[in-house]
Amino acid sequence: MIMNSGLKALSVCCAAMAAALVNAGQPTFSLFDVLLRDGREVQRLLDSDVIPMACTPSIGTERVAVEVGQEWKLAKLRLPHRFVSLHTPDVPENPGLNDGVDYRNEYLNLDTLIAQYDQLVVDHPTIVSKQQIGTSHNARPIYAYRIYKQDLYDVFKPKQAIVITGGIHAREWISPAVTLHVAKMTADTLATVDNSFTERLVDRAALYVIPVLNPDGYAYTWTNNRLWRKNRRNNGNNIYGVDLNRNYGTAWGGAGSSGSPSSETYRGPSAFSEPETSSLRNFVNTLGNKVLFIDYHSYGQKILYPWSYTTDPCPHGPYMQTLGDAYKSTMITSGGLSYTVGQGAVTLYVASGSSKDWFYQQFTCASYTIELRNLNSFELPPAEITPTQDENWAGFQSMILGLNP
Ligand code: 0X9
Ligand code: ZN
Repeated sequence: MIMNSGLKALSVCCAAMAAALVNAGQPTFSLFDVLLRDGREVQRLLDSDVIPMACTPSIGTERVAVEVGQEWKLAKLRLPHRFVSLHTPDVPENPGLNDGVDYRNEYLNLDTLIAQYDQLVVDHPTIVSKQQIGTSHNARPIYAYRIYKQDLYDVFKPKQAIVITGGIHAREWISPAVTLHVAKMTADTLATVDNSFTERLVDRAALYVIPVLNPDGYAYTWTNNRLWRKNRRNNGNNIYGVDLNRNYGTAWGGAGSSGSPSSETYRGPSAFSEPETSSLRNFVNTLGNKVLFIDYHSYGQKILYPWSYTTDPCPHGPYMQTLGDAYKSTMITSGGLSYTVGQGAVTLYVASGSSKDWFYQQFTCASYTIELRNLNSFELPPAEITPTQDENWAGFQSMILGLNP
């Protein structure tokens, strides 16, 4: 086992002080390479509060992060490890609420992001409306925005519901950024353009967007810890957070989730124990005929459909594969990158209690987790925001057009 020398500890401390001046409130992380020799060691890492930098830790050497000064958390796991470097995440200054906000090229903090949606309501009062669907652990409102254009025949033909969620995992900043672009483009297009996409929406569907399902976690990544994933439930003993994407009611408690409160994939004390997930459940239960659900995440460039909790196929796998392929091929023809389409448990890993499994099981409708770009990091550089938004807006429209009538 390789431990830090005293000299290294001193430089760690100086670097941390310098970082604090630039990035007030944000910790510097020590990065280590850890050797995982078997499945039990992988599990030991996954049940701990040491942060794997990869989406899919597996047997072999894995890069992990621990806050400077908390290296004991890694030592406690008794896994062979080697110090690699210090890492100070780049967290920008909070932009002002509206003036000069450039959501195509910079990440937005919670208030600024919500202000962009509120502006959408002001810009398109007959198309966009806002509703609070719940309140987080730390008393932050959780909002949904409905985007739809009224049609003379609505009375006879109730709208289908399309639901998209962003920001369930706090550090995956590209998720709310893409969700905002899809919402804005849908509203602007509905207001000004007459094409097959708007016809399909006007005629049959309403889009419901939940910009940030985990507002406490998202805010926390801006002020305290850029690499935070979970919500901010107080689990006691100074341990915080439930992984909201392990807290849904389908196969809750199964493989690919953890019962350990310190784990990054802690499933919570019971299914829907969290105000964030139960708010979403209660809200979508009030909507009519659900036809599509997309939960945006990062990273890995993958379009995943159920099941996640088992590698067994689900009955509508072929339909969701076809729709996913439409999303993917339009991304490519629009000049974007190629994402892999497949069943979650097969293409990524087994995960129980996830949003897309619950949505599919409850409503038998097309349901996806989309893992956005990549560069093997949750800290996707701002230069990647515009191309990621563009390719997903293109993919999203083609998926809408491919939906069953
Ligand atoms: O683990 C998750 O919740 C998602 N990946 S992430 O890196 N964004 O945390 C994936 C969940 C989707 N499904 C499957 N793993 N099958
Ligand atoms: Zn995620």
